[in-house]
Amino acid sequence: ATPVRLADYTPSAYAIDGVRLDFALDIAASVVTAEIGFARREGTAAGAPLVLDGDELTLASLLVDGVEVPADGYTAAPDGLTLHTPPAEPFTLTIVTRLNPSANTKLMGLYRTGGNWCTQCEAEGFRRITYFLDRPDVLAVYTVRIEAPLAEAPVLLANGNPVESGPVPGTDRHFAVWHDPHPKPSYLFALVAGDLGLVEDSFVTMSGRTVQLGIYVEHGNEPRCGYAMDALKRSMRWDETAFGREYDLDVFNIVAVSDFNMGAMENKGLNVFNDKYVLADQDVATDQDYGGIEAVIAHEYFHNWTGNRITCRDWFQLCLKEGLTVFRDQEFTADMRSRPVKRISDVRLLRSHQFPEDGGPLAHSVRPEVYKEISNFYTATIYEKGSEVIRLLKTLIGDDAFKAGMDLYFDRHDGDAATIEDFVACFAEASGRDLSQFMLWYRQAGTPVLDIRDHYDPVRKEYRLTLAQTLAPSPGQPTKLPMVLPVRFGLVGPNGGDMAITAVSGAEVNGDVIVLDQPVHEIVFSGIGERPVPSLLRGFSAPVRPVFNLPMSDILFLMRHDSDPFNRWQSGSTIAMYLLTAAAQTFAAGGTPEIDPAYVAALGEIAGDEGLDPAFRALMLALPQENDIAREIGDNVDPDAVARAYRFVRRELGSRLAASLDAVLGEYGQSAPYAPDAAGAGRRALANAALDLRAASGDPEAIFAVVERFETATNMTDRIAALSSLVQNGATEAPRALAAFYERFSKVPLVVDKWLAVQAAAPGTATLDAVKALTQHPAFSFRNPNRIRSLVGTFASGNPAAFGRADGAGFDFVADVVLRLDETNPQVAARLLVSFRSWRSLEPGRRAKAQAALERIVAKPELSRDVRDIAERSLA
Ligand code: BAL
Ligand code: ZN
Repeated sequence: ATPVRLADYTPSAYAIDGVRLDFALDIAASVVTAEIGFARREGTAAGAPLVLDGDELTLASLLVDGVEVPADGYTAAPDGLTLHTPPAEPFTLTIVTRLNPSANTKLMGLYRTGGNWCTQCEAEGFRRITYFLDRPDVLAVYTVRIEAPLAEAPVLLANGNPVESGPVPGTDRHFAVWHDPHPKPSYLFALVAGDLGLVEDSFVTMSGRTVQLGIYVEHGNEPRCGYAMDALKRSMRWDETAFGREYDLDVFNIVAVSDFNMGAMENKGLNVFNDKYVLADQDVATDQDYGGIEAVIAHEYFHNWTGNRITCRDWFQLCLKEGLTVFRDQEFTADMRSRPVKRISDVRLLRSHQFPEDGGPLAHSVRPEVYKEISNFYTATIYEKGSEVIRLLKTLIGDDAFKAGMDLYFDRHDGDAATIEDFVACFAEASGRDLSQFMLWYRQAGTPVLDIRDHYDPVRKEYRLTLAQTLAPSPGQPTKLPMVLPVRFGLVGPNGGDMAITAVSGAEVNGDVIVLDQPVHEIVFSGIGERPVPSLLRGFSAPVRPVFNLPMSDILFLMRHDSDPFNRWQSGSTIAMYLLTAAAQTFAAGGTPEIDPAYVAALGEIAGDEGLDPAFRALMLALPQENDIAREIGDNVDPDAVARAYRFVRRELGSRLAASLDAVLGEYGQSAPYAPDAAGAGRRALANAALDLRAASGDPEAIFAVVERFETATNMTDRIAALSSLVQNGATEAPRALAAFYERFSKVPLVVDKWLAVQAAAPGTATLDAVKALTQHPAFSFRNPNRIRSLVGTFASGNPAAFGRADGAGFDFVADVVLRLDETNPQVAARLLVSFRSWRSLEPGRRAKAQAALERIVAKPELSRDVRDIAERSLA
């Protein structure tokens, strides 16, 4: 495939001033009639060819201003249509295409799911419906008429407001017309038709307009929509109060479907969701699921302003809408729940998903400059690092200037297809700060390393911090420039409180933020009477990898005393990581590792500290995962040694902390009436973490307690935590519990996903055979993205020792699945293939096996662009 380059951007030769779409829906033979008004843009020569995008399309007819175009007047192929000599004046092109939604297994364009019709158009799905200028900078007003059999599709939905509906006389069909007055790019088009249940509500906006809210689901699922509806109303109110943004249509509809490549999609006025992010009740959904629903409902809703009203000029600017909208949904959750707990959870996600991307062959900048397949850029770098960069900007310029910059952005660019430069210019103007160095965060890939050293001079009463940043080369970027890096900090005195700072030199310091903009800074604090312990990067003020060249006693001190909850957690995590990597290396060398008793004592104190939020205590007890440990080790990784270290440290903690953990269980171990709020979720998280760690010790009584919790649980959070604990800790009761779980929930696909995932994450080399066998299970389907991600995705991305088996069988299995899936759904296949991204950090034997699996994929001639792109970049 030819690479697409940011540097080659040019506006389209023609603009579109209106679109009328008529869908005659049929299961296998739908007909789409598109009437599209085109006008030459300034600078386009009269008669210049009109080149439209297409993908696997079949043209039925083509008319210009109502007159059929002669055969030599155009060229049509499945992947594009060219009108050789369009009229010089504005004209209407009528394009009729025929589609087979049932044969559309890629789940892009118009397809069938759960007996209904549904669309997905981002990024380039609209071109699978009709020939179009399918690019985000071509905005138009759409009117859509849908016609379908009444019995099969009593519900007919599209973007915007409903205009009219009724029967089609003399037939068993009916129709509906929708009009969206807001000009939008084609990727935001949506249509849904089918026999769906409806949950209704309404919302009164800040200016007093009433908006009808609807959530459409498969019949029977209506009782599971309450939390999603509540989250939607809270999101709408929050966007008014936090960002001054009001909703702008008469209706807002959400549809939950069971076959969906993404999590959800922000189509204007008609969000389409993977049902995983809508459906919940305490029997089938965990606290984590509820949190996911709240965040994704909010995320899609917030796109109405950051994405829809202000969209992207081109797909290189994807982070303009995604990074910003993730930032907004993170802030929403922080306001709804606990801010520190949300921050810690987000940083854990960033480290587990984005850092490995940034450090491997698929590294790309937050605003990439070249792509072969845009679907492969819906990544943690665009989303999560994109959000971090905005958070960093806010820290750099301060809350007031950030707010002024956001207001300016909304005022200035409403209705635009904008760029990152447009966005950043608003903050430069609002703050008066030169943000040219800040722009490097959008241009340079990779995670900066921040090396931290200190020195105290008691005679001069001077405390010196040496902070040095480095950024390793990444694909296409051999050399890097220093970044602007805000370090929120405190100097913690012996009493655990922050010292007063009176005089400091060596860098710009704004309140509690040091601004680094050089490779090395020597920062000198004067008038410091005793050696402080530095607490740096509070709240994770920049997405860097800190290297603390500080005594372990300092880190332990921060774990116990830092006033910043994030850095308390960070300190605990730093020590845990040190113990885990040391244990892995000791095991690899044939030795017996040890655990620092001071860390164990501090962890026990925190677990039992009733002054701390239970959710925070649960996070303190959660160790870095095997993939995190491997990433920290960096090269020559032996996944078996890592898994052994992980299990060793958990076993040791489980037995040495028995008294503290039992005390926690005494306080929180009994099921309370369920409510999916942050407080209840925190208590359950703490109890389940304590119980799991106790079980990790191998103590039969603890295992028995887990079995009991599994059997008596009154909610899915506790039940699945217990099931996972039995499987992870190799309990003999695990097979029986798995069977009982399946029997109970076999009719609920989203719960079957949990059952598949628990088994795919099981330790041991036998897991591969179990996963292979599960691909034959009646509950599994290679056509459903959620099933694939739960089983094969969990195996490949969440079970490094099984995926990375020394014999290479795990790699071979995943490669086989990728090749098989590529024939039906290349997007899902490519996403699965990303699990190979850290292959070069493995020890030589496994590295060679992973390479061979990747080479086998690349060698297949007829690969999708999606899979070829990931495979080739992985090997480059
Ligand atoms: N725009 C794709 C789905 C999402 O990020 O909301
Ligand atoms: Zn988004």
